[in-house]
Amino acid sequence: MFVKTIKGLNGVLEKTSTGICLYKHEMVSEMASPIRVAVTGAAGNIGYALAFRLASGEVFGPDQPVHLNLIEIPPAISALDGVEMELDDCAFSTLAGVTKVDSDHLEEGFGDCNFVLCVGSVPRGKGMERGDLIRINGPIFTNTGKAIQAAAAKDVRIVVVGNPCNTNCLIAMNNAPDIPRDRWYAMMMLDQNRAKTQLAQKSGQPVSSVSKMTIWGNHSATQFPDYFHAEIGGTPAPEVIKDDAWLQNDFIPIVQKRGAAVINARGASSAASAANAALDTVKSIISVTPENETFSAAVCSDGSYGVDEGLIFGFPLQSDGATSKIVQGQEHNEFAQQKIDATLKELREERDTVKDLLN
Ligand code: NAX
Repeated sequence: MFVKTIKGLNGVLEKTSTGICLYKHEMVSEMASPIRVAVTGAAGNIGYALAFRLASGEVFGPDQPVHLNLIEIPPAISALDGVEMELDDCAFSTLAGVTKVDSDHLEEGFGDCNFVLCVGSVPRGKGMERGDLIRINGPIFTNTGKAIQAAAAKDVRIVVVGNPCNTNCLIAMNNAPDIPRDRWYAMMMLDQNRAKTQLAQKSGQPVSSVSKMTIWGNHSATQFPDYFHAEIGGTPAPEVIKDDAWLQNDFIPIVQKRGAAVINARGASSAASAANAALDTVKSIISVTPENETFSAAVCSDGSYGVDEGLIFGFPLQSDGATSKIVQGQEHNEFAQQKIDATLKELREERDTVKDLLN
């Protein structure tokens, strides 16, 4: 008698040569144990786009179950009920379960999580200065850091998306001193992807041919998309594009202000592309970076490139599949160094604004 195994959502259907069908429940528990991923702000625009792709197996693979911990402020918990219903309705074979938690119970929300995606934060309102936003969102991230330290899995890695993401990440990291500092990331990938596409479109080459696109510094209008070290088909981008005026005067501001351009066109801020970038960040962290490639995220500076130790700063990174390292040895001309200095100055000012929130 042979046994044919067909994997299903909640079990395994075993069809024998004698025609007997056995249905064994909890197939998922026979697979690898689930990776637990927490998403804060899970009913918001980015969170909604993230949850389904995380559940689908796209990020961690078709044989790796995922358990989602979806976190929202109490008034938005009923919206999360709807997200959970839709997740059910997708019948993803990789979705091991969903736990909904309100933000008053963050330790429960981050319990045993291997990845925490911090998306939830208060958006910038009309007439609000960047400094006001930092002061409003800062306290969310002190609690986030403390709860991650208290409850997350030993191997937890954290990606902060909610703005101002570098400084929010700085606050959370400083409130979780027991978590190694190389576990913390703030998202620069959306800027990287935007920059890659601009270079591809200008050069008429496919976006896949653009590599080593680093966004230095802050995820803000001071960021420096470093076209000098970017390559198109393995050749430095300026040599392919042959238009320094465009690179300096158009490319940089287009990338820096792309978020505002999307808001103007769509009437809402980037959501699908931001969720895509958050997933690209996770994929970059858990994959071995090809030798001739780098990826962008803001990480805790070890003093590289003259950036103050401890600041969360966008650098070129390579991962060995577990830990990311800052790529060393890139040289900057005077123009590039001025741009890096400007974004560094802004991050130092942001750090000063929240110094009472840093332990
Ligand atoms: P939404 O306002 O649609 O969603 C945010 C969600 O967070 C809401 O559902 C809200 O209830 C929830 N929330 C607020 N405070 C919370 C808390 N303390 N705990 C848990 N949840 C909380 O915004 P969305 O468009 O999803 O953007 C989310 C964040 O991403 C914003 O801060 C935004 O500025 C930031 N972005 C960051 C980007 C980056 O590249 N780093 C780019 C895209 C985006 O602008």
